[in-house]
Order: sequence, then structure tokens, then C-alpha cells
Amino acid sequence: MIKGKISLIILVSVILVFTATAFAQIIEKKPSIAGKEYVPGEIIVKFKSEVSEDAITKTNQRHRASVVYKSPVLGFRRLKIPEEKNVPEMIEFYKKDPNVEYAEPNYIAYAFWTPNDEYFRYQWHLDNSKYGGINMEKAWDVTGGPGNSGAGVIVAVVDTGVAYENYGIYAIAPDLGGTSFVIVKGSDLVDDDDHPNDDEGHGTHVTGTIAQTTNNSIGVAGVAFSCSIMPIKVLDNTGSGTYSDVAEGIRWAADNNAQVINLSLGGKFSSETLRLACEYAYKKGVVLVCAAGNDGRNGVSYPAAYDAYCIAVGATRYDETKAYYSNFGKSLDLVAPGGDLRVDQNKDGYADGVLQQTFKSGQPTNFAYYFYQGTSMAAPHVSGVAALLIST
Ligand SMILES: [Ca+2]
Ligand SMILES: [Ca+2]
Ligand SMILES: [Ca+2]
Ligand SMILES: [Ca+2]
Repeated sequence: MIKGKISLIILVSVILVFTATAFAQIIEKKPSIAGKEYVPGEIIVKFKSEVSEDAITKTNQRHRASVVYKSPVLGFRRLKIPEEKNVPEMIEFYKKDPNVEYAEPNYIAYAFWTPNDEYFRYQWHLDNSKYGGINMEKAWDVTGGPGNSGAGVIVAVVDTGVAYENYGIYAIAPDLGGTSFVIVKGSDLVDDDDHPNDDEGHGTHVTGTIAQTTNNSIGVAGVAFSCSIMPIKVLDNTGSGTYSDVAEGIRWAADNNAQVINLSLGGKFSSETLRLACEYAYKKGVVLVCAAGNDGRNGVSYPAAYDAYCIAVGATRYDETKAYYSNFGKSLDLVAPGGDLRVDQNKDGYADGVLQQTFKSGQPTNFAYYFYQGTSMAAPHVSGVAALLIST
């Protein structure tokens, strides 16, 4: 199964969603948010810092809204709204209140991607004799080669989780066996536990590009293979998650000494919750690397579009032209290989995707090497290079 088998799966965009209750002890029926732009029945409100808890409670009581979650550091609250009210009208109520800093929907973020399988010589995106790669062999000579490329740097992968351990129904990806991980308590914000295991495959593939175990004679390579990966799970088994969880994931990473945060995810809506989380991490000196989005449009997704805080990464293919699906426009900062599964420009017999080890959604112990395409695959090339720069 592993050796020599290359499978191709193209996942264009993820539509199904569910909402995550961020922390325990909240008894909350999870509404379906499949195909929706934001979580129904709730809003995010941040009160001005000088407003007393008493005044906040009175305001919420007046609107018959109940607090389901309060961010301890970022200060926003997720409010459950009365059943007969809708999200836009509740936001209008709160926006009119002079005590409110901002009020907005809890938008849904989606993973960007697409899949397929094996070996360094098929990783044209890292190095090849002609086009399209990022010349890693020369770079590794500068950074210290095997054992020292990215050493001491923590890169947070805020995503679907990572196949980093043998635990319950989950297993460590064999080609992450020599990769180092930093696990933070509570870093699974979807299932509210301490084990950010991947149940989808996207975060494991992204992690492979940054730090696949390299020079171990099996599988494939990663860019900064001596760095430490901090997996933070904010996307569920359909590749979707709420902006509130993404914001908290960014904040958790920043508070736990991540130096780079890879965000191969996004949504089309701007959000104060998300923007302020990026600002928070940025002000702590964290490098935020974000996928530009796969809509093929002029204009990049959020959080990539926050020019003040984020490096927005678009995708290229083997011939060094823009991949058809990559967003572009004035907020775009860099491009990196994201692949194009419709072509075989390097004539190696396989579609030109980014090759790392992962698993198919729902089969978290069945590892193989897959070619994926997407700005989700381009961003981790940049995160890996950022880790190398920090460590050098
Ligand atoms: Ca978990
Ligand atoms: Ca390897
Ligand atoms: Ca930008
Ligand atoms: Ca090819």
C-alpha cells in the first residue's frame, strides 16, 4: 500500500461544517452550520474594557442573550441569542450600544486544499533540476543540513490536528516518527481535549511540508525538519471550523511561544475576532503565514488579507506560473509551490501536486503519500523557510 502507490483525490472545497463548543461545562446544542456563512443563533460581542461585568450582564439580560463562552485573553464573548431573533438584528442591537467595542457574526472558516502519493524525487516543489521548486538542497547546505535545519524554532500548525502520536484510534504517521512536537494542554479546540489528533488528514499533510522526518530513508522530506511542530486543532473532520476557535488557536499558539503560525485556512469574511487574534500574535512577534485561498479570484481570504499582520501566500505550479485556483491581488505577499493536479509538466508520470505523507479522512491509521494541491500546500513552504531564517 505504501510503497509505490500513488492515489489522486481532488477535493475542491469543503462545504460541510459544524460548530465547536470551545470549552467544557457548557451544555449547548450544536446547531448545524452546513453550508452557512456564520454560526446561526449566536454572535460575538466584545465590550469596551472599562465596562463593568454588572453592566454587561444587564445589557445581555435586556437582549435575552446568554454568554456561552468568554475568551479569557482576547475578551470577546460568544452570545446565544433568543430563538425568535436573527443574527443581523442582534448585531444591530449591540452595535448601537455605546459600551460595545464590536459585534459580529461568528463566521465559519474553511480549509483550502486537494489530494494524491511518494519520494523526494517526486517533490519537485522542494527541489528539482529545472523549475518550480524552492531549491531546498542549496538552502539546507546553508542552514546546517540534516539534524540542524530549523532547530529550536516552534511552528504552530493551526489546522485539523496532526498525526503525531499513537493514541486511541489515532496513530503517528511513520514519516513524522523523527519529527519533534510540542503539545500544549487544551490544544484540541474542536473536541475540547489535550490531544490535537488529526481526523481529516489536511493538518498532517501541511505539517509534512514544514517538518516531515527527513533523511530517514523513507517517504519524503520537509523544509525545516529540525523545528518543533505545535499542533493546534481548530478544524473538524470536514476541514471546517469557527472563527472563534481559529482566533483562540492563534492566541494559544502565541501564548505558548510559537514563533511561526501556519494558517492553511480561511474564510471570505473579515472579522474583528480573527483580526484581533492576528494582531495579538503579531504584537508578540509571531510570524503569521496564511494561505491566500483557492477561489482563483482577485482578492485574498481572511486572515491572509490582514496586511498589517499576515504573510499572504498564493500558489504556483511547476512552470512557475500562478496556479489556476490561487487567489491573487494587492494583499498577496508571496507565492510558493501549491501544485496543479491537472497537469504533469515535469513528466514524472504523476500529477504535479505537493507530495507529503498523510491519510484519507476517516482512516487515521492508513498512511500513504499523497499529492495535494492548494494555497494550503503553498503556505507551509513559507512557514518552513521562516523557521529556517529564524534558526539561522
Ligand atoms: Ca482530540
Ligand atoms: Ca522521510
Ligand atoms: Ca499582505
Ligand atoms: Ca508530475
